[in-house]
Amino acid sequence: MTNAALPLPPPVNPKLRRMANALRALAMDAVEQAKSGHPGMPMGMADIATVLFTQFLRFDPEAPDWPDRDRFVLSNGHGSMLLYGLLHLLGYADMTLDELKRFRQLGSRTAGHPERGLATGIEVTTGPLGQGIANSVGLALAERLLATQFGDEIVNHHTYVFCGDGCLMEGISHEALGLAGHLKLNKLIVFWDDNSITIDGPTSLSVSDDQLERFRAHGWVAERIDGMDHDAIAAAIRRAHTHDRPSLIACRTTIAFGAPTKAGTAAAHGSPLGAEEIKGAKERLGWEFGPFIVPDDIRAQWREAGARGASVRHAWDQLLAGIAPDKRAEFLRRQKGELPADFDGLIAKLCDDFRAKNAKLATRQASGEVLEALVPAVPELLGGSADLTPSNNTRTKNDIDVRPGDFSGRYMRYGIREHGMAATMNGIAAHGGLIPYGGTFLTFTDYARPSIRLSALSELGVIYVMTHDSIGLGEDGPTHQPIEHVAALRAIPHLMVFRPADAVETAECWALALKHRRAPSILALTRQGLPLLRTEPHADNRSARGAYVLAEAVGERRVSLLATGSEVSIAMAARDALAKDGIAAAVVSMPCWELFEAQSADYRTAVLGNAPRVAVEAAVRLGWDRWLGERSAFIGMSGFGASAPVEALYPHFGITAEKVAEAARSLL
Ligand SMILES: Cc1ncc(C[n+]2csc(CCOP(=O)(O)OP(=O)(O)O)c2C)c(N)n1
Repeated sequence: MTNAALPLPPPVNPKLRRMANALRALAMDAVEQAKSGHPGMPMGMADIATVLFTQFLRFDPEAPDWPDRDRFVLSNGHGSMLLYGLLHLLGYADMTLDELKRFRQLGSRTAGHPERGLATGIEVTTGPLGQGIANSVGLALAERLLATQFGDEIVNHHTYVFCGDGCLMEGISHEALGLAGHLKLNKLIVFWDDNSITIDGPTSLSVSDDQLERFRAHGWVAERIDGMDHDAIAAAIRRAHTHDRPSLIACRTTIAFGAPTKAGTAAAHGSPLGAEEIKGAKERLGWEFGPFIVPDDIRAQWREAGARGASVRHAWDQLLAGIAPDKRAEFLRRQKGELPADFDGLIAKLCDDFRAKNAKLATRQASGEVLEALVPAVPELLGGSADLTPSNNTRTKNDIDVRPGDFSGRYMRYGIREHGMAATMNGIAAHGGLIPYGGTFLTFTDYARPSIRLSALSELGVIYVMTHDSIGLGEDGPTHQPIEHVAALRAIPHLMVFRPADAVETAECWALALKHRRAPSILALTRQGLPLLRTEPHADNRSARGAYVLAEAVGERRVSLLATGSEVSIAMAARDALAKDGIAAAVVSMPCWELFEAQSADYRTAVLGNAPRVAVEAAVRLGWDRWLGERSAFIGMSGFGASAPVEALYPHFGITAEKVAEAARSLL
């Protein structure tokens, strides 16, 4: 199966091989010390990384967030030690040797997989295979968009990606490659670790794809090289720089290169090599140093490579200083993630306008109207939708589409690629300078969920415009009617799930989504029209506290009616019905549970009250018990929906004002 124990072929470039061997040794040592991790991939891709980082990648460890740095994505994130080793050797101050020694330990920067935010130099969180490659489409797209908006002299960098067989087998890679090829993202360069090994064994167990032909079919340029040949790697990168399309460089490698018995085998994928094997590997690689020791000369060579970017960055600083002051201020504002100065006034005006019109409006329509005002005023917004644009009202009337090779537009046609859209938006948000929002039907958050989860884990302020949010969508039926989705999304930590009740709340929730730059938001919006409930002007954004008393009981509160979104108007009707019986009910609108959770206990108690509670939401009960006391009831769904006009569905499933009032009475 392997001839790995034979003497290693002589390196093409002995200096680069020794530098690469430092990465190999650190990966072996750290995984061994942690008794956990993946030494195989770092050992296989070390030479490629060495050529890329020492000769091509544009970065400066002294300024890790320099906006015009090249972006590097380790999509095969299980090989995290490769990235940690690189950051350490190149001189990123926070990636100390101690951090490498604490690989995979509690509180270390060197977590099991690269996590954005734990250490500088980590652009995106990877580990779930395929995500990184899709993030990189967003990074490369953001670069082209910003270059078009601010000029090539200020924005002009590449996005480089390492990926493995696993990333290319994942379905999301299909969406990502198709989108990148379609858009002609020519500054996106992917290195595939073509080692023919996964956890189960040889890739021949499960895949026969011709990857090069596959990439070409997606509109990429693809070539195969020897991933151990430094000259071939450098030449391939140079060629990739000249293409008018994204590039795949398939690199033939050997997993755990150098290991005497485990190289080329699945045994080296995800377990420590063991002391004997490490000893043998170090001997064969000519690495005569103990654990975590990197000799001064090799360390100095890496530092020199790390210092290459400083002068380039200083030159860029001069360029930035030379552009028109207002353009520079705008560039910097957007890099900092600050909203335009008049943002609050804009939202207040939108709310006033909605009140003045007092129209029955679906919240998806209200969202469309909000965007008509926001998109011109907030130039960092990048809209889009996974098809369905006319349904989810994400495109404003003056929006221009982003087109292949033409990045002057601000609206993305993501195609029917929900997962790819979400991961691309994560990349756009991670890049900085743009705020992505994208739409589909709420039920298809299931198709995007792995990336939504990563938006939350990585603290990326992506905005998901998810319409058709309940049985209220009607005739499309149970396949399209979200039932458990809101609960499932609320279960994701650090994700704000907004379900606005009317047009004013929709504007407020948009404002909150935009203001929380370090948390993603879901806007769950209706297909069906809803009456305006927030008819009274209010100085504050009432949705900001997550829940509030929309209509207080007249007299002592005997029951609290809790609701979100389209069911708030049902609760209001129930309140009227109860009033006729002399029962004083309050209606609590709860557009965002996560924000309500963050309020003081006193505020929450004041809002929820001590009277019996009835909750109404056209979805499963899961989660509602958090807000319901002992004397309480829930009106909602307990199974899948059905295909029928909306007017028939609410009565059919018993989600009506009468049922809410009935439940309230039964508690008294
Ligand atoms: C979505 C997802 N599924 C499964 C895994 C678990 N996993 C981690 S690495 C791996 C095998 C990857 O094989 P390959 O990309 O060839 O990496 P190599 O063995 O060459 O390092 C798997 C299945 C994962 N990280 N993400």
